[in-house]
Amino acid sequence: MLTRIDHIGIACFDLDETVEFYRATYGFEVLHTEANEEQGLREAMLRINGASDGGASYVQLLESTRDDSVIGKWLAKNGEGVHHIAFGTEDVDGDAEAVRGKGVRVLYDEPRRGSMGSRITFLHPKDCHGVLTELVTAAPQATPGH
Ligand code: V0V
Ligand code: CO
Repeated sequence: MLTRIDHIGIACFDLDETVEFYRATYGFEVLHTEANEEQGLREAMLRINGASDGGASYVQLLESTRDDSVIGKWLAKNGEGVHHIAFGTEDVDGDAEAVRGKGVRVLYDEPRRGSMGSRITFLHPKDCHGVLTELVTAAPQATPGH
């Protein structure tokens, strides 16, 4: 069951500059940064709030580290902006299968590694009314309050 908005993924040209904008404008601080070699990106997670189910909501800022990455190609075509939304679930495997059974294309056969040790998969934007949609199960130790 999808229980919350885990994050909104925003593609940017310069991660450090964009992090500074979010800090200076809203006071959001970086909880975590990492490079994801498989996805060809560097990212910063800004934690916006905790949630009663033990999860949290983030803004995920994404910078491309190679021209042929998903984010690199998207930035070249669209410029900066909202790239995807991610719904949180305790069972990404089960929810991905359920969605697949409804005829929506799930992009990965098995969930892959996401931010902070999470497990993630994506639904094709053309099957989701133009929204690239991610499903994410947080790593147990990444859950705030645990
Ligand atoms: C492409 N399209 C989009 C879109 N990207 N529509 C809405 N939102 C997006 N982000 C549309 C595009 O306008 C085209 O429509 C059509 O889909 C095909 O696009 P394309 O430019 O040819 O791109 P593709 O097909 O090469 O790639 C699109 C897909 C790709 C969705 C397959 O973005 C993908 O594999 N995404 C999953 C991985 C990912 O997003 N990684 C980065 C975040 P028209 O022009 O034909 O009408 S990684 C992450 O979030 C992590 C690690 C985390 O959260 O922990
Ligand atoms: Co994401």
